[in-house]
Amino acid sequence: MNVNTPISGLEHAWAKEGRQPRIAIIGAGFSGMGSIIKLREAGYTDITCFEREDKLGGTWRDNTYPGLSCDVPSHWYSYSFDLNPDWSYRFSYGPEIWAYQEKIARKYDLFPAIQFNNAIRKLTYLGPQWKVESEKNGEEIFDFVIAATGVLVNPAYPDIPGLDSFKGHMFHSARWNHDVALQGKRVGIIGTGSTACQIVGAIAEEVGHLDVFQRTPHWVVPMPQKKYSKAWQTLLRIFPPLQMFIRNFIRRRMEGSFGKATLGDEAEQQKIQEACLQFLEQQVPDPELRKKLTPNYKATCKRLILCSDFYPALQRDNVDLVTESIDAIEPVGVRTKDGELHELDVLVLATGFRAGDFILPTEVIGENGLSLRDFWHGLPRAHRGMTFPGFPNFWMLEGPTGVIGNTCLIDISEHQIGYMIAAINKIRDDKLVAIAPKMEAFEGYNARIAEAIKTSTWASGGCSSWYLDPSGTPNIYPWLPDAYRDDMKNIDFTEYELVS
Ligand code: N01
Repeated sequence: MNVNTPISGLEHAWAKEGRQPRIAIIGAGFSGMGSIIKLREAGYTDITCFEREDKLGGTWRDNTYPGLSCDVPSHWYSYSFDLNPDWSYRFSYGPEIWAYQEKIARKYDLFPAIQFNNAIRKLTYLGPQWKVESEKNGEEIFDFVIAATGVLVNPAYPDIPGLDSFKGHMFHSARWNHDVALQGKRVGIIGTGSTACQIVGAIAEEVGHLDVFQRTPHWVVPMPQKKYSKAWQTLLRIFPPLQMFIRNFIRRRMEGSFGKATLGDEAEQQKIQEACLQFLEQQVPDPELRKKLTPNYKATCKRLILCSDFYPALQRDNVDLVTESIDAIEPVGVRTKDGELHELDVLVLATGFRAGDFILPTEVIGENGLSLRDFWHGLPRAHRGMTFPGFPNFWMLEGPTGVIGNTCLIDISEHQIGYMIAAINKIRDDKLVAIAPKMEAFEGYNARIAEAIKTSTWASGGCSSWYLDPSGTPNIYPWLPDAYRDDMKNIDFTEYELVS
């Protein structure tokens, strides 16, 4: 349908017209790809996936830094409907995850549905359809919009005076410049989060000198990495139920330990903190360096880091941990508050992501001309992590409070996709026109979340992290992942406005 087709009131309701709904998906990462597969399985075939880059893969396409790996074990970090017996390592490296995504895309014939290099500019609800404006196609009309735009997508650049004055090579960890050779160079890295720890371990040996600029120490446990044998892979291939058993075992272990530790289980939290302290003691004999690396907040307050080669790298002769705060960036390096100039050829910004953006800065205009930005007013919230009152027929995967800590987000997004399809099926079966959460359901849900999150270590652990919104509240689900899975399995339509 062309946008020039006049749209008025409740005309063009696909379920009443008895046609396929036109579905727009934004983003071809794990969530977007999973949406295409599951929607097709449910019988929905008119799907266009808009991808702003020239490849699929989301975060696994964007992040190509040295040492990139996933801290969720491979047999858990994959689609439940397409397990992979061939994972080479217990914790997959980035390129193997990206190759898995490519393989899935070919197997499920996803490429015809994906438009690459076609960013969405603006979404406007016309009722009951959406006007979707994309870079290449201009304006088009869709019945549903699914934002599968991810969370850790938009790089956060540090607000440090003089950042742009640096004359050497400077790039964000999620925009790694592979044209810059690091051998023998003076390299600086700002940040000591999950990303930085992996990079430091991977590059310390080859660089001439490495300065690691730490603002806050993070809690670290070892990553029990392991290469799988051919015999093991063959066994998994011959006996697929074993893969599901392993997957469930890992899930229970992770959620039972890290999950509970973040949600008020003091004994679990203490166990993890003790393990971190023990690891630090074993790895770093120098008490002064150990002190600099010991956090003064609770373990699991920030995202716990799994990394075995960070501490050894810091103790190399060519590596310095700089804990003096940064004063400014200058053309030749980083000046710290003590007046010292750390001269550098390359500066890596491992400074994280603007996790609170979600789909922004893309403009989303709902009913009565209200924008999602104004609806959020700086504090993004959603109903059940996915929908918004006043924004009918619109879904966001891994939206505000739909990010579940300490588990596999692919699994969470699969559950969200199931929930969304149940709603679309309801529209089809009851010949409805539109669906959106009721304001009182949205407010009640978020009030319960706001209360429950207070006792989590994310809120009460004494740290700052990317989980926090500008009000200092963690924008994250406050109960165990199984509770969310139950929410997603049983959609309660009384929470929704169903327009017929
Ligand atoms: O980002 P982060 P990340 N001056 O926000 C520092 C996932 N992930 O990219 O702690 C100086 O955690 C900041 O300092 P502080 C995972 O979910 C997973 O590392 O705020 N420093 C911090 O040290 C993870 O949680 C994997 O004081 C500044 C760092 O930059 C998420 O991605 C691997 C600064 C940012 O840490 C994000 O991780 C990688 C400034 N102005 C990522 N601004 C695995 O699966 C920021 N910092 C293993």
